[in-house]
Amino acid sequence: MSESVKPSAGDALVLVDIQNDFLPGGSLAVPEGDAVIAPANSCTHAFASRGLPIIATRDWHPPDHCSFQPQGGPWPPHCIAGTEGAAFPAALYLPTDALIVSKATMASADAYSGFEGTDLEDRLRDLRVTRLFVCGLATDYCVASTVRDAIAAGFETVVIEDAVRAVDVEPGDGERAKRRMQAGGARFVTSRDVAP
Ligand code: VGL
Ligand code: ZN
Repeated sequence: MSESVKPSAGDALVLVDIQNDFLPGGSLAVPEGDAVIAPANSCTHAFASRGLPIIATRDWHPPDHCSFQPQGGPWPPHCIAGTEGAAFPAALYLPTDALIVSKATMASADAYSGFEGTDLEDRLRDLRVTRLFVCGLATDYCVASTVRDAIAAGFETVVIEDAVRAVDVEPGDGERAKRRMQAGGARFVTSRDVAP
């Protein structure tokens, strides 16, 4: 069950990898990936109107990234830094003062979590953030890893369930990721609980 969780001081919203290549038509399209945009936008408005921090992480790979199939990795080339595929979709609402966190920017290492190899944790501590609301793509990769690291770093972590979608390379991956996040201590709510 979920209940109202009004964003307040100490909260921040994290939009995970909502980028063109992860949307239908993109090179690594997440099924229904575009369905996260509307609920994410309503949450962003709720945070922005209260002056609360909004962070957008992005996959930001070099053209020869190790996760790409031509390099022996598991994924088709995607989110190459500076390309349209790596850009945020035009329909995504991002306030001008949103914090952009780029990850997996070096050819030799992948990073699913927004905390991995970035200054995200320091930025959140500087902002006195104690609770994170997480949404975006994909549930079973970058959302799950970001949530895992957020909890490990001591942040109270809330996942906005209607604003995430899974790749589901194997059927059920998204559901299993959700159960792992819940077992780890993440709370699941809907965007209507956050931005009624
Ligand atoms: C992601 C696969 C490869 C994600 C990133 O953002 O979930 N998935 N790179
Ligand atoms: Zn990637």
